[in-house]
Order: sequence, then structure tokens, then C-alpha cells
Amino acid sequence: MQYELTEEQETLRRSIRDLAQGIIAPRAAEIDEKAEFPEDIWEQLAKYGWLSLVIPEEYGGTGAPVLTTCVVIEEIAKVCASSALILAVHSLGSTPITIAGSHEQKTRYFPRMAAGEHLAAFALTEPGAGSDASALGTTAVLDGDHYRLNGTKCFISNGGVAEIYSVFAMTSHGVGTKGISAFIVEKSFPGFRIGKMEHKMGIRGNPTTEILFEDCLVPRENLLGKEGEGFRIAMQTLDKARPGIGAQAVGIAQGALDFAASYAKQRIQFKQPLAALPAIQFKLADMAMHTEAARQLVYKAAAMVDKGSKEVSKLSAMAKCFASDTAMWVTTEAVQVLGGYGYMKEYPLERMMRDAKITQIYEGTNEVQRLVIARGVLG
Ligand code: COS
Repeated sequence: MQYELTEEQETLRRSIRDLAQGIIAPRAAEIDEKAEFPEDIWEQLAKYGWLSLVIPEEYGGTGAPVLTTCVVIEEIAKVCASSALILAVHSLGSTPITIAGSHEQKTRYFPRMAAGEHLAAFALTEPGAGSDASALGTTAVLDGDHYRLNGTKCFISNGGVAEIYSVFAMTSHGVGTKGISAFIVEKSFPGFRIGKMEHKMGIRGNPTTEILFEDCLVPRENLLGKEGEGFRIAMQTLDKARPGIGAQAVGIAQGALDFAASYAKQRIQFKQPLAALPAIQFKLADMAMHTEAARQLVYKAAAMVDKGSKEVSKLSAMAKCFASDTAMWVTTEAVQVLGGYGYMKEYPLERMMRDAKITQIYEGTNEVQRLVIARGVLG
């Protein structure tokens, strides 16, 4: 079964493509070079409603299907993976509230997130809890009307620029993952501090930071769901969000393929365009084949999330893993098509190759994805 987009999704694709090509593409190299968060692009995404896609309609959002969000992320990532992350992480950070938030919590937080005024982030990872997401050291102790949070989160995308954080912390010990709870934490809460800013290989236009909780006071009403439900909320969130990273990877791969193909038509070697050489044609053909296969898997996983399929953990993991491995391979091949020029910062391919690498690592390493897929296969 092929995942064809609806007329509306195709229209949205054309519309975000115009914004991506016209406004984001010319900024991409500079954003990477300066490692600056593109406030101007955040503004554009907010102004034209792209950040509302991931917020339910009844709370001021568009409530778009995950598949639509994937198409939008893909188009932005074709030209700038960092800019695509603004939406991908807004989606990741808001999903725990969509899944487990009460009507009051949604009424309070969603309208400004839909307007793009408040960005969201997802704070699960810690220095000692990466792939082993249940080994959290951050604690949350109930103290009157507040929980008191202490601990350190790391590698938080949208760190510092987000206003709202979905945070996971231990509320009881000795009961494994059942001791983890989820909270909505505002940047302005007392005891919340942004720590070290990371210097990264790629996605340099998105701030990746530590978050420190130093007796951070979180109102009791900001607990998401019930105590002990945090791990399930985190895993369900990742199931829904991973196709978005797959979409980012597909966008990076397509952007690299498009650039390499157009270069190959112009670059003359051996008295003919590179594109006339079978060695280059075969490379481009393989790159196109893998990219299209990854796109179909991402669209299928997204459609399955939208349908609420039971297979969603396995399919989301497949989509994220396959698409990110594809992006890494395609961008490496694209650099090769350009030869020495591909290695130079004057061309966008070395940036795309660096950006592709993180898609194999974040939102669960591809080793974790293979573990999840194997569990799905073996039952
Ligand atoms: N949906 C709902 N519940 C889930 C779930 C899912 N996708 N995955 C696991 N659970 C539940 C299990 O059913 C189990 O519940 P019970 O105790 O009631 O049976 C509980 O959660 C623990 O599950 P499990 O035993 O599988 O946990 P593990 O510690 O083995 O962890 C992995 C499994 C490795 C898959 C998990 O830690 C993980 O996804 N790690 C990567 C984290 C990640 O992606 N980090 C990226 C940073 S966030 S950008």
C-alpha cells in the first residue's frame, strides 16, 4: 500500500516549500556557521501557523495528522535541518501533554504553544540515562502543593529557547519504571536553570543544553497523568515523534541528492558532464531509490500513528532507523559526487552530512531502534 498524500497535504507541501526555498534556504549556511538559533525563522513558522500543526484543534491548534507534520518537517529539512528541528522538537515536547494532559493543563498551555509564542522541549535524557532511559537520577519529591525537583538533564534540544518542558523524574524508588513521573515545567519556575550549551558537529542552529533543577518548585497540578505513568508517557511520545525524525532525515537526503544531481549536470570532466558517466548515474540512482524507500516507510509509520495502530512502536522505530541510515549514506555519497568540492564549506553538502549524523543518534540511537524492532518481530 502506497501512502499518497491528500490534495490538502500536497497544497501544504507547496506552501511550506515556498517558505523553505525562499526564506530558510538562503539562511542555512549562516545559521550553521554562526551556530545561532534562527529567531527569524521561528517567527515565520509561528506567523504562518506551522507550529500550530502539532496542537489539537480544540486548544487553538490545527490538530494536523502526524503525516502532515512529517511532510512539513521534510520540506524544511531539505534546506536546513536545524530549522526543521524547531517544529520537530515542538512536537516532541508537546506530545506528552497531548497524551496525558488534563483539560485544565491543555487550556493553560496549548494556546500559546499553538501560536508559536511558546516553544516546547522534551527533557528525558541525563548524563547517566541515555539509551537506558529508565535510569533517571532526577528526583521529584512532593512537598505541600509543589513537587521539588533536583537533578540534571542533558542534550536538550530547543534548550533555553523553549518556554515549556516535559520533564521526567523519579517520584519513587525500587519500583523500576513505575517510579517515573512526568511534569510540565516552565522555564520561569524557581530553581530551573539552563546549564552548559553544547558545541556540536551538526544541527548547529538548534541550542542543545543542560537543564539543571535546583530545588525547582513545580506546582502539584503540573503532574502529567498520575504518579508512576511517566515512563509509559515518554515511550508513547517517542513512538509518535520518531517518524518526524525520519522525515527530517528524508529531507536531508533529498536535499543532498537534488544538489548532487544538479552539480553533476554542470560539472565537466573528461570533456562531458559528470551526469553522463555511468558511475555517477548509478550512484544517483541508488541514492534516489533509498531516499524514496525511506520516504514511503516514514509516511507509512506516520499514517499508522494517526490510525492508532498497535504496530506503531515497531514501525516508528523502523522509519526513524531506516531513514536516518539512508540520510547518512546518501549525504556521504553526495559529497563523493562533488569530489573535493563536496568537502568544502562553500557547498552545502558537508553541512548536510554533519546534520545527517545526529538523526542516527537522537530520539533513540539506531541500536535502540533495532532493539525495539526486534522486540516487535519476536513478540
Ligand atoms: N508504549 C507504551 N508502553 C511502553 C512502551 C511503549 N512504546 N515501551 C515500553 N513500555 C512499557 C512496558 O510495557 C513496560 O511496562 P510494564 O512494566 O507495565 O510491563 C515498561 O514500559 C518498561 O518497558 P521496558 O521493560 O521495555 O523498558 P526498558 O528499560 O527495557 O527500556 C528501551 C526499553 C531501551 C526501548 C527504552 O529505554 C528506550 O526507548 N530507550 C531510548 C530512549 C530514547 O529514545 N532516548 C532519546 C532521548 S529523548 S529525545
